[in-house]
Amino acid sequence: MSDTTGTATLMEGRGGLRKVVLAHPSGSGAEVYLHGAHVTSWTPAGATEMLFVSERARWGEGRAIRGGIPIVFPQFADRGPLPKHGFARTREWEVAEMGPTGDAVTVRMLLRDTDETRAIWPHEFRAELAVVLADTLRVTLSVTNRGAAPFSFTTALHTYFRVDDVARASVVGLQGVPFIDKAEDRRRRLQEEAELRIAEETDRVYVGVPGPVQVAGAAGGRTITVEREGFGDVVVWNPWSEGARSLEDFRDDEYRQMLCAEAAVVMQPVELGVGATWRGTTQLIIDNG
Ligand code: TA6
Repeated sequence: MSDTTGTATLMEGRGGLRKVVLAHPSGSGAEVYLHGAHVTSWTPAGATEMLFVSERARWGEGRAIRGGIPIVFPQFADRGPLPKHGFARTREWEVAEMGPTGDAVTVRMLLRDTDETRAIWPHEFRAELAVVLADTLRVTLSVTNRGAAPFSFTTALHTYFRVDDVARASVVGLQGVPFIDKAEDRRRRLQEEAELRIAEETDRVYVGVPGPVQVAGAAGGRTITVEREGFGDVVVWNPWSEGARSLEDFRDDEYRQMLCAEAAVVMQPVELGVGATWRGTTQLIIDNG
């Protein structure tokens, strides 16, 4: 069966960082850096690259790669005292396992607490990211409390989709869902339209999204369905022109080529008892073309 289930190869990537390249016999591929357990590429069979990574992304220790799927943990954005979006995206993860699994090809990466993480977040934990590539891309984050007291966290898989032109892209599946508008003084509103179109800076946390969302107008005119388990919220972000100019690792006009639709837990932090494990999954599914 192994010759039909693909390969996982550890190799040097950009900036001298190590990455695992997944290749599935269907023709799909993905890349995951150990730095941040960061998925930087997903090319479904017969399709183009579906994840956006900035031409100005920095590939080095201590900072997050701009694009792909940064892991937000244990703090979403600036909702607490930690560095923005926590520390998981700027740490080196270790490969626990890689290779064919059933009819997919998988890499599992681990992050554990260190003196450095405990100095800013005093908890013992074990985080695992499993990236499972077949016809779809399935990404599961698991967090286990290995300490002697409960802790809480917020989290997201901050997925940057590549779009042909953000002005012609939309997010579907949010109608009737309340959202916090970070671009407008954190006002709470209700999504009225069936399609969320992007025509200005957009930074919204949709709270308790009942089903999957679709990103229409993704690269090559495709539609991606974003399924979620465990991640109750969905964050939609595009910095638009002014915001883009304030990001040093992002070209001024690249806001046209990306749209973040993130599986997230923001408004109601995960409370994790001693010895307990939380699991959240997102599955990206491409239309039939
Ligand atoms: O998820 C949306 C967000 O929190 C935005 O407010 C925006 O700042 C974005 O994340 C990117 O954050 P970063 O720290 O990667 O520049």
